[in-house]
Amino acid sequence: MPDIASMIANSLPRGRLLVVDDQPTNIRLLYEAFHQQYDIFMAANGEEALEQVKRAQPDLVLLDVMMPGIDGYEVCRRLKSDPQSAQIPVIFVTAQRSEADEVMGFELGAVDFITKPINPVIVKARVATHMALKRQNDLLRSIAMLDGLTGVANRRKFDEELVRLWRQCQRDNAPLSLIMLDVDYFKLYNDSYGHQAGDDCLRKLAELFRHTLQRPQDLLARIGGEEFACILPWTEAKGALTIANRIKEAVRQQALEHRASPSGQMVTVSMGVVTQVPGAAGRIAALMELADLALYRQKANGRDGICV
Ligand code: GH3
Ligand code: MG
Ligand code: MG
Ligand code: MG
Repeated sequence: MPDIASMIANSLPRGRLLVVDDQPTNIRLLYEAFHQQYDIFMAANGEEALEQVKRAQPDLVLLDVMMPGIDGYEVCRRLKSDPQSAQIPVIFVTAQRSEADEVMGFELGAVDFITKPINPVIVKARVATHMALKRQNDLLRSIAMLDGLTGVANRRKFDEELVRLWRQCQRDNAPLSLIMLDVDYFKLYNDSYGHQAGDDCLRKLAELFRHTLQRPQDLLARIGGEEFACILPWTEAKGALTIANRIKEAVRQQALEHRASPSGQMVTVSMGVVTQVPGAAGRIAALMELADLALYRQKANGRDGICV
């Protein structure tokens, strides 16, 4: 099996470059220099640049300074103050060649400053450096959010996403559901088959849980040793229960042997399901506590099943 880093690296799409300049000749020159290597997006003024960043989510922006309307400095200021775009490196490409201009560019958060007339060799070299850095950064960031054993999201990602989705549901006055899962008698599984087999079992279960979630906004995470959680935003209690039942049925059908388990010598899972419309006074910690409580009630009720 290839490791997670190379799996992600191989699935990376081409780099995305936004070229911003009010002079068509400059745009053409930069397009010629880069179109074979990157997906190119173009903007002829500041307003367009800001729109393109939102729409195209580029990996890097080549930004002219002097433009009618919003100038390049202001575009950079706005990009850096928005968390959605703050991580995108900006390189100024400008005829302003004074030291004060360059200082200004760096103070605004640009990573580089190139003077016109454009020398394609110089622009290419500098873009290549910052493009590679940005993509390595993205790669590391995404690996840092994955569980190394199963490849699903890890606890860090779970915590971040729960905050983000909770806020979105709060804004929409929509329900958010949470399913907490814990594998039953898993210590006995390890004792019976060994730790390696236990790891394989966790991988299989993660894969199975992942397939029961169908909407892209749902998130499955491994939040502890043999504990998983599903965040189901914009989902009523009824929908969450449907998913939990689907998980239960999938585990039953998979029929993984667990000879030491009092639950019919098969691998089973216990689930706690909670749903809340996050009101203004709602707390994520309280939601987690309720889900844990439901899970532990199910453990006490004989495991292998769902408690709401
Ligand atoms: P319960 O039904 O009450 O949940 O019982 P349990 O044995 O599953 O629960 P307990 O919390 O006592 O033990 C969890 C076990 O899960 C302990 C550990 O051996 C195992 N475990 C945790 N993480 C891993 C892992 O990454 N790999 C393997 N193979 N086992 C793990
Ligand atoms: Mg200009
Ligand atoms: Mg546990
Ligand atoms: Mg357990």
